[in-house]
Amino acid sequence: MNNRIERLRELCTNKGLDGFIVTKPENRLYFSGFCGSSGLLLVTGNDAKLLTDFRYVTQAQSQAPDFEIVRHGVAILKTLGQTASNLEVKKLGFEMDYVTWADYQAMERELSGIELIPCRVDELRMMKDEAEITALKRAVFIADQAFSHILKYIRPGMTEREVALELEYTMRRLGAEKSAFDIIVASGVRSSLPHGIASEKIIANGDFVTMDFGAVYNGYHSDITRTIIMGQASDKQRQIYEIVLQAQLAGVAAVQPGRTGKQIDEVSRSIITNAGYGNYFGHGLGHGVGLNIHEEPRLSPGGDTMLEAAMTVTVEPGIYIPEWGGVRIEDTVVVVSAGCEVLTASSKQLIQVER
Ligand SMILES: [Mn+2]
Repeated sequence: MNNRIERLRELCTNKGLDGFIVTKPENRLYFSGFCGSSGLLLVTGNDAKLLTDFRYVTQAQSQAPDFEIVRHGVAILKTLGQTASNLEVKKLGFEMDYVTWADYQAMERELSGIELIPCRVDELRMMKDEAEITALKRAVFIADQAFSHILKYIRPGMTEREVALELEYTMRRLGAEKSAFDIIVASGVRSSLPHGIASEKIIANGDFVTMDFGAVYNGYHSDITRTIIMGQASDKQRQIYEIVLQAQLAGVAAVQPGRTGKQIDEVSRSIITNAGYGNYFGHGLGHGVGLNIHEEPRLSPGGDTMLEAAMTVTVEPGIYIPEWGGVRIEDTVVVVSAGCEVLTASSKQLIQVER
């Protein structure tokens, strides 16, 4: 039986539960190995069952050898109710961040006599094992390669969407399953939008171009942001870039086990605040990354999770000045005993692309 199931059982024991209903796709994949789009896990002290439908039975049998595969009919929750009542459980945890109100009502109906306890299991995914870090490194490598390629490809006159398409195409050619999220290419004034999804805007000389993208490899997401200059940087562009770079380097240097996300955020944020741009850095410093693009722990003013070795997080400060432009620089790092290992290899020096 795999170690992940044992850790889920331990969580159940600690919370006084007889078992857990896992419904979030990333958690289903994490505990079972099954990557299909539909199904749920019912894990109790002695049993591990994966309920899925006709389309996925064969796939589930091969991907989730530690689970007994139960094929459900029209209503998965009805089958869940029957399965749970055969196991004689009294108290089951469910994923409070994922189950909808409608599903909860259906669960109450189908699992009558069983107490349903709202819980979270995502925290069990914070520390990555060797296989996960290997997959993550591959996802980071693919994104780095795509960035090198785009530096040769991008030129004034292209739209942001053309650049995003080329990034995505390159990552998939290099073995990515898909893009980690809708690619951000935000140029000129649009670079002041922290989440400026690529638009039809034409990239012009003198523009900052912020590119935020990542690859998915074996389910693991990478996340990189680089801001480049199309042509020659102005003095103000250099100055803003340098502040963000110093904040990013300090943030990376601050990542180490035993510190909270809030403490690391503060190290980086104080550099931007002291330079007079604190009001222009309105998001957290970074986030955990793995099977989800955004997961625990958070590096932000509210991040109270203490970092531990083998957690993987991003470090991504930015300055966004409305009507002018903005800069963000982001790496993906792994926490190690002595601090952190930066996985992202792309240069962080200001790159001026002159064509
Ligand atoms: Mn990010």
